[in-house]
Amino acid sequence: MIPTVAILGTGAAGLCMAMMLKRAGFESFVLLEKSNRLGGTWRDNTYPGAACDVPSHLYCYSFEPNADWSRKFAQQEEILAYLERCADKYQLHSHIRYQSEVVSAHFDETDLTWRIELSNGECRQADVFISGCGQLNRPFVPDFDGIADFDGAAFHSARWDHAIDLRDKRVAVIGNGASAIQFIPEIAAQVDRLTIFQRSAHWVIPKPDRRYLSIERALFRYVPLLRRLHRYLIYWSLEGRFAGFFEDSWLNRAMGWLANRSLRTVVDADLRERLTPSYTIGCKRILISNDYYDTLQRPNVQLVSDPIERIDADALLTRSGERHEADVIIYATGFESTNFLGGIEVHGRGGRTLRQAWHEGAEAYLGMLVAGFPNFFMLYGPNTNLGHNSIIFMIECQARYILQCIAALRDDQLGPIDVRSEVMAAYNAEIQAMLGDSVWSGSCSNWYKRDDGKVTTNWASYTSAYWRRTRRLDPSVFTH
Ligand code: N01
Repeated sequence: MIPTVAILGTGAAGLCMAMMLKRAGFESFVLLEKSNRLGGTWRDNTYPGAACDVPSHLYCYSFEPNADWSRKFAQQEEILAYLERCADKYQLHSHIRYQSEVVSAHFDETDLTWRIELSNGECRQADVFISGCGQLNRPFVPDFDGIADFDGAAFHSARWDHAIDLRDKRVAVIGNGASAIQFIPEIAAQVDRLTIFQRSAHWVIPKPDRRYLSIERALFRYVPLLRRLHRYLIYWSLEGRFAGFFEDSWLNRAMGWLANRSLRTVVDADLRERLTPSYTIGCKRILISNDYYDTLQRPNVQLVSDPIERIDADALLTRSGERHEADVIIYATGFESTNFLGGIEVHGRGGRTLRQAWHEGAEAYLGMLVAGFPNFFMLYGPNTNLGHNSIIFMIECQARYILQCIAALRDDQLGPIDVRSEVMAAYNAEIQAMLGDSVWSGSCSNWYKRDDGKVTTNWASYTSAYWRRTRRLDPSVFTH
């Protein structure tokens, strides 16, 4: 029997899965997309300066290289255009169901299929259900006291309101993570006053960005071996950085030295001190920028490190009693990263939900399979995020693994694919032990871990180790 497949989302992960299915000759799949356009995070994040902090030649599918990347770190429009080209080339449009928001999914133990309910009341059935919604698609806005009293415009960085003209406005930005440091330098010159509310400092290193010369692009196009070599060198130089995510490693000290050198460009001693993180580099995502510190030294920019107490009609009030008036608030406060699948209720065997299975934090076998949820897979699921390399590489490993599962179902080599609970438990105990030694488990707050300190988002090792583990199916890990 040819299994039918439903993929949730048309971001980089869902599209990768769909392209791999096509390449393997499967046609019986749909992509359920809540919006009216594909692209996932690269469709949603349209803030000024949005760009990738992973080099372009590695932030693309290995089987769909792009010789034409305009710069070392591509910007949002270029990445979105690349994803759209991929969808065109693989004729995915006829498989995509737009305006199809998944609200719940139930595994039917009688006919061994998934029933997937959409917000428009429709119900779809599929043998295999694959989530491609990833970790960073649900914007998080803290529940500040008085937040609803604010009279001005307010929006999240991942839902940028382009109708709001920021020129000559007093703009407050809350947060200073990867998104904020990309758009702050872009808007600082237009606004009247920019007030940045920093809860904790982040380490920032230089961004080795530049445009590719036309000769380089021509060489990448006409000498594919050169392009492959370029990608290979990027991959291994990033891969080597994993060793830097352990305290006291020489690489961690080297990264700290590099970040401190950037920090020394801040002239004002008080500002420099407030920008100096109090934790080991790597614990929060390392930020890359060549203009963030310069921007903070502009006369119309102020960094506030006093915690926000509350918000009123036209100002943000900090704990020391200061009032910072604002016409616009931009929440650059990140995502609900550890709340995998967000509000989607997934019911497995016996009606048990993922929420129940994950009461002590999300976990999965290889980040893809959860015991008791047969033929359900996740792309960019628990413990598959990276601090050092390209997530596209991980997604490809996962799509390849899932494709093998689907082929095994088609060939009747396996029944409904369900990982054994003891295998999943042993796997998670192993990776949690490995993560315990990493900087992410350190004293900083980061989006990699839950409030109880359990790191549920990040992979615990080199990506090459993940590739080895996912390269081939091991049928002994499944129930029979
Ligand atoms: O979000 P973040 P982001 N009161 O969670 C602050 C990816 N990404 O959207 O540091 C006050 O990093 C919070 O403060 P603190 C990338 O993986 C990729 O910037 O927790 N402040 C922090 O400063 C990245 O890591 C690209 O103390 C509060 C900020 O809000 C991930 O997305 C580009 C607060 C949140 O920072 C998320 O980045 C952009 C509160 N109650 C993003 N709550 C690429 O290039 C939170 N904050 C691929």
